[in-house]
Amino acid sequence: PKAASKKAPAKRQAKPKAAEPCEPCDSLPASFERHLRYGLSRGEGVSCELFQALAYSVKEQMLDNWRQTRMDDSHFKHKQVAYLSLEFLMGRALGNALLSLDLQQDSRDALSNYAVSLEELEEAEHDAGLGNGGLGRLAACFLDSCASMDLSVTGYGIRYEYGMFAQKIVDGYQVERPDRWLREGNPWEVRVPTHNVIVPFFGHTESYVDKQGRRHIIWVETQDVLAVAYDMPVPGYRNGRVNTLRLWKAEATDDFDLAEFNQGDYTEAVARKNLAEQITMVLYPNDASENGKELRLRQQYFLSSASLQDLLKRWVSRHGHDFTQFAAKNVMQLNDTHPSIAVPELMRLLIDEYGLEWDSAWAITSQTMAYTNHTLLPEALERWPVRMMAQMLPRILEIIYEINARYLDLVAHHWPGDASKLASMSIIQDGPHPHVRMAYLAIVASFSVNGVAGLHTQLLKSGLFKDFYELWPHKFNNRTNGVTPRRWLAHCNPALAKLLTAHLGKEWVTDLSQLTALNALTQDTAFIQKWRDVKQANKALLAKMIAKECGVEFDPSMLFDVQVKRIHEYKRQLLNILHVVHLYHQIQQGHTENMVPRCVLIGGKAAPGYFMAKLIIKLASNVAHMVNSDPLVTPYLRFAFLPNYNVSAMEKICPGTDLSEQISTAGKEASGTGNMKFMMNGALTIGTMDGANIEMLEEVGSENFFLFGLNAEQVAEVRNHYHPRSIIDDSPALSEVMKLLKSGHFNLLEPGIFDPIIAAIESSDDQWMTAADFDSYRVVQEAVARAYKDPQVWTQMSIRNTAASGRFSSDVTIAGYRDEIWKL
Ligand code: B1N
Repeated sequence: PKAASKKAPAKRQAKPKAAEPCEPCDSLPASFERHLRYGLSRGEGVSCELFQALAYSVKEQMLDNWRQTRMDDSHFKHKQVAYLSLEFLMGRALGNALLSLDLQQDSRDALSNYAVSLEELEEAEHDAGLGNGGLGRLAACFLDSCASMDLSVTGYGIRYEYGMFAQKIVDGYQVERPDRWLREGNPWEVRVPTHNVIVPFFGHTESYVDKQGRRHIIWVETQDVLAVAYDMPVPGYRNGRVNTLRLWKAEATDDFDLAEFNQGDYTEAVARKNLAEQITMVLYPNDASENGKELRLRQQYFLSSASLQDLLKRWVSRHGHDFTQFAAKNVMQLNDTHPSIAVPELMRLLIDEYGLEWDSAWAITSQTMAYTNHTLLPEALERWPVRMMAQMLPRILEIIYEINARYLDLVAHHWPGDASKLASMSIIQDGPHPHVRMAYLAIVASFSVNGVAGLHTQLLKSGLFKDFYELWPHKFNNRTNGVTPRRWLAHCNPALAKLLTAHLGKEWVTDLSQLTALNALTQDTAFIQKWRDVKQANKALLAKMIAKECGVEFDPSMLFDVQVKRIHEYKRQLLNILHVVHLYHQIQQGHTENMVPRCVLIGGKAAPGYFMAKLIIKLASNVAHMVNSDPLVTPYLRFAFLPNYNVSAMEKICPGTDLSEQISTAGKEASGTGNMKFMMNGALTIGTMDGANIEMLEEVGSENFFLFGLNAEQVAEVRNHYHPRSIIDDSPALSEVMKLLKSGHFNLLEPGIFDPIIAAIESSDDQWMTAADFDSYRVVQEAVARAYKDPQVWTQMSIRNTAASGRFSSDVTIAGYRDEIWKL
């Protein structure tokens, strides 16, 4: 890097000064017309173009505030946060931006001359699906809360060309289709080539001694990749702040293949630049499981290095090489271990590029890094082969070894003479194929380690990270997840939002605790009726979508029972399907006396290589087919599998849901966030004592929550002597269900395809202990049905759930991060 000067570089002088705004920009309708006529290729007025024109003009309305926010923050007057994440599941931006900027009416005015509604235009926007599920969506909710709470937080991520795959269902099976979300262009992004940085890979290290006798390491003969910044605006809710989500795209540098150029292979060399550009080509579609592919490590380093270089460049342009205040002014929040390679990378940059000594570099690193853990599942814990790192990131591996050596001194001191501790706690997992344990690296370097719900943090401290908790109890803290009430109530449920505002005023949008005032209205019959009307209207809208996407008629007078989330054995969609089979069987046997008609919806994507998850989708599809094609059954039961579940789908699903299924094996779901979206929108929950369910129950009271199943402690205990076959034998209902499954009733033309599922349920190794909770689940589902029979009682419970959801606003979560971790 060039020597830093404290003076602003000359090119900055062209920028308008913050204090004197330039010409005010056009009104939204005028700007819209301009974009439509002169800004787009044809101006033919098709809805895709109209959307683009509106999006460009909305972005234009943000530009002054965006610039102002950036300039304010560039002084580092206040401490700043970089939120590093491989995933940002943003979904659509238009509706959210209009809400935040209060531009809904202006947009309707702009569209008044066109035969298209604002709602239709919103539908024309492609989801930004740059994430798998909860972890990525949490990052997106956090960005909204940070901007709305006027915090200087920058999201750093990857601009994947292909986001989360689109899911098709063909003959009941999941088929993945590529998600080229950028095909029509992305009106929100701004390419910022002035912020390019170069990320090195491969090569080797050399050391030399300078004139002062200091030893230096240089990383040479690297293959460099250019990181190009694309910025997306993150508008705060009506507060003038516009934060930035900076997404990096990999491009080839101009001298990417010098050797080949020199041999005269110009065209070949240019064609080969693909290799660099592959890095940001596609999001890995694994949720809560590691994948171990080399390209994934390249993505992780690419993001970490580009983001830290960007941050340090900004720092140096203000403070030169004076890093004394750096830790007081910066925090890096690591969204799981995915960006934890940022730890050695920050050390490398500070030492190799900015000339700091190890100890000062370590002081800075260990005071600025904070790590959030999102899962206890062993299959999701990232470990990278030492061999792979030695090749791809030789300098980084050296630094990891050095960090480890110094840290193991501390371990040896704490547990004198205990060699097994050294082995079990080492960042390097030894053996014939040694690995780097990324979680350990993150813990060692971070001043804060947090879990995402009370139980989860407890289990981290008593289980997975027990030794680390003993060594550094002060590092560990809990930050229960939350979801943004702007998108997940104000935007997605306008009818309920209107009712809330009419009765409580509009402050709830930024202070969700105000919803507790609803408790005073639970005896007000007129209010109850209005609440019910809103839910019925939302159910009708949801039914319309399900008819369109699944070809199944959902009747809004029936109970809407919904489970949408990634398909994973621990989430136990299987338990839900077994219950559907049970109801189906009951109906066919004529036991319909007390039955409450219900429509069951399951949706979610399976990781493409996850055999069991894909088979569960096939089972759901086949059971749905049998249920829906029997006219004796459909008056009581309907069942659909919704293809391509994503953020936009959830915006329609959660307002129209009566019953939310949160039925993971206790101890496995770190938190869950879908559970909170449903609760906010007045759904009741049937759930286990897992993740944030526990805190939801605590807030709303057990009378308003359908709890079932073993708790985490019982799960751990029962596992030692788990015999599902005897559980099945002792349960007439489960026996009937298993008999029906085994009979091939749901797969007459495909004999045997569900055998792996049957075997899994009956195996004493079943990690998820589906059979153990079946009867408890079934009995509580009967209680659900009884409660639903009395609309008055059900609606009161629904109101109490929304009333108690205030604690699950991501504003509350972010206030915790701000005060307890970031200390802003
Ligand atoms: O993170 C969410 C939690 O609410 C969920 O309970 C949790 O399952 C989810 C590797 C993950 N944990 N781990 C992942 C995602 C992608 C990947 O490649 C792991 N996702 C979660 C938010 O805290």
